[in-house]
Amino acid sequence: MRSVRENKRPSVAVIGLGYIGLPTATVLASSGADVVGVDTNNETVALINRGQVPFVEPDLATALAGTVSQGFLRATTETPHAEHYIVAVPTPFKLGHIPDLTYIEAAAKQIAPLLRGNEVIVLESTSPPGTTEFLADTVLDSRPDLTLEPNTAGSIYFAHCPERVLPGRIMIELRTNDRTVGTLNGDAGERARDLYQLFCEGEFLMTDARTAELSKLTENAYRDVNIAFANELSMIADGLDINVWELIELANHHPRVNILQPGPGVGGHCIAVDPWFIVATSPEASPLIRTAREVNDSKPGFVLDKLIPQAKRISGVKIAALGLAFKPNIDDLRESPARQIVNRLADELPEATILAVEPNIDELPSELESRSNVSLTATGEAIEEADIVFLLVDHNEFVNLDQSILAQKIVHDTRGVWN
Ligand code: SAJ
Repeated sequence: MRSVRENKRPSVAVIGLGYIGLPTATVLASSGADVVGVDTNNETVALINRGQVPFVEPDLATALAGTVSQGFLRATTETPHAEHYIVAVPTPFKLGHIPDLTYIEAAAKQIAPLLRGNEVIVLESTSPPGTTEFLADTVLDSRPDLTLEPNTAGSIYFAHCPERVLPGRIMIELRTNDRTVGTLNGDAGERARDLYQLFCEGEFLMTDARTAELSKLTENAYRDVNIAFANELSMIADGLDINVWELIELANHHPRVNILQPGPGVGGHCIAVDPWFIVATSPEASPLIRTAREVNDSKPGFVLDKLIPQAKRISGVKIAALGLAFKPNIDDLRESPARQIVNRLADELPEATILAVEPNIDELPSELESRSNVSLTATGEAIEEADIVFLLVDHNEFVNLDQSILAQKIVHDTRGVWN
């Protein structure tokens, strides 16, 4: 059997061309693999085949255009046969914060009929413990001729290699971050590592699939709990008329204290979601993780409760809401507290004019677009017109603006950037 390194261009099918799948497909294609990206969205597929990226991520556009034009990456809606499959589909949760594995199940059913034996299937999607096993069971249920028993004609190898890149730095972190690789059977982990070593210079940390699954969830729950601590402090400080950012700066001078930053809530598809997978798996044993989620989820309401009574006292009030993304300098509005806040603001202040500013998008998401009291506005114009400037996201454009334009305004700075 030839290893990936001896093989000139190993073939890889990446299932799911989202924020993780597409950068991974691109970096693999530019590092020596023949990659086919698979997505159910025809528009995404067409765009990628034209060498274009459907979302903003620094350095991705150039790398993608290069690999597509060289013929090392193409996109399709039809899953092809490949030596390696990387499953990078969404793992959302259902009502009651129960993990929804529908997309993983669908990927397994797509791949199963194509398998010939000896393929490696890597689950990248962040998943509750036991999901790699679920993926394998789903494949084997429809292909009883295949087996997890290694080194036979029908052996299929399963591993979990959770992504841990930070949106906004994906193209750097894909290459430099250490990777945890969990083996379900045989030498699946080693074979996954060989593939990922084409592009990843980080250390490879080898374990079993279940530990790898929980380790990824643990990383995001750790961050969520720490942000919850900062958010709880901000609510305590507010009641005591203390500046929370000064408070945190002081405390962080202690050599063993490193408090994160409070904000209007926690967003994105990772930190606001993954801790629930731990809670769903071990509800009795996870009160701290659950409470952290609840504290962070309560923060948008807290921020609105501070602003709305003040806004109601100004007739014909105009509010510049700065930022809709879930974090700075990206266009990703998924699970964004800022977006949620602007929606609720529009509901609760029907007479107000809400000037939504988001420099990274060209049009408002549909639920905001349809509102008569919300319009997408440029930064300078929004601030000039507004009575209240409500900073929700610390985009560079807002952090670096000339603060003299805020002089006559009521300012609500949820990120502490104009402190
Ligand atoms: N946030 C704060 N205060 C802070 C830090 C973050 O309020 O001090 C907020 C952000 O504004 C944002 C949310 O938390 O709304 C999450 O942002 P983030 O930058 O902490 O993380 P993500 O969701 O972009 O990416 C995380 C990363 N995980 C960790 O840092 C442990 C990333 O490495 C993971 O790959 C990613 O989740 C993922 O895909 O799981």
